[in-house]
Amino acid sequence: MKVTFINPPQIDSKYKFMGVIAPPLGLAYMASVLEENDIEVNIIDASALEMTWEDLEDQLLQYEPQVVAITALTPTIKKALETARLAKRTCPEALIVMGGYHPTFNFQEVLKEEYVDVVIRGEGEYTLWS
Ligand code: B12
Repeated sequence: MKVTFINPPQIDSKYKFMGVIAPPLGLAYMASVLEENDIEVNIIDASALEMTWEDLEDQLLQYEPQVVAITALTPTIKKALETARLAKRTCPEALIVMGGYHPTFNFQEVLKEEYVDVVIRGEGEYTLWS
């Protein structure tokens, strides 16, 4: 089983403006729990890497994950949903999972999107693994 975690591209966000490129610790925590249980993972921090949609698509085509796990805050939800749509188109067999602050509180709205299969609310480490 291969899982790809994605911090969506945020080309126009304050993330860059603030001058801070902080690794997405939540994604790293979840990846470490899966790795400890022999699940292959990679993390794409598309924001820090200033990736375009084409770059992201290339990475997904190359890695061929069975699960794509996308994080979202309220200010990043639009890009996160675009990421989910791209992931579903690029890897149609993959399960598209969303989590983080925005999907946790607005799960009903997020689940209306046909390209989002699952929302995990709250801390994702053990829910994702089980
Ligand atoms: C530290 C922090 C930052 C750091 C991030 C450091 C880092 N390395 O990740 C910095 C300073 C960079 C930052 C920036 C911003 N932040 Co901030 N930040 C916080 C803070 C204080 C803690 C977040 C944290 O580290 N939590 C611990 C980690 C381990 O948890 P996590 O990343 O959330 O992930 C866990 C769960 O959410 C879940 N999860 C997350 N993603 C996913 C994905 C899947 C698929 C699954 C299954 C689960 C899952 O599982 C993870 C593991 O348990 C919170 C407030 C708070 N006290 O919670 C605000 C907070 C998250 N930030 C917020 C905001 C708005 C921002 C900015 C947009 C600010 C801005 N205007 O630029 C930027 C966005 C940056 C970006 N693109 O991600 C808001 C979000 C509100 C909302 N409704 O979405 C919060 C809640 C503050 C607030 N009260 O307003 N932030």
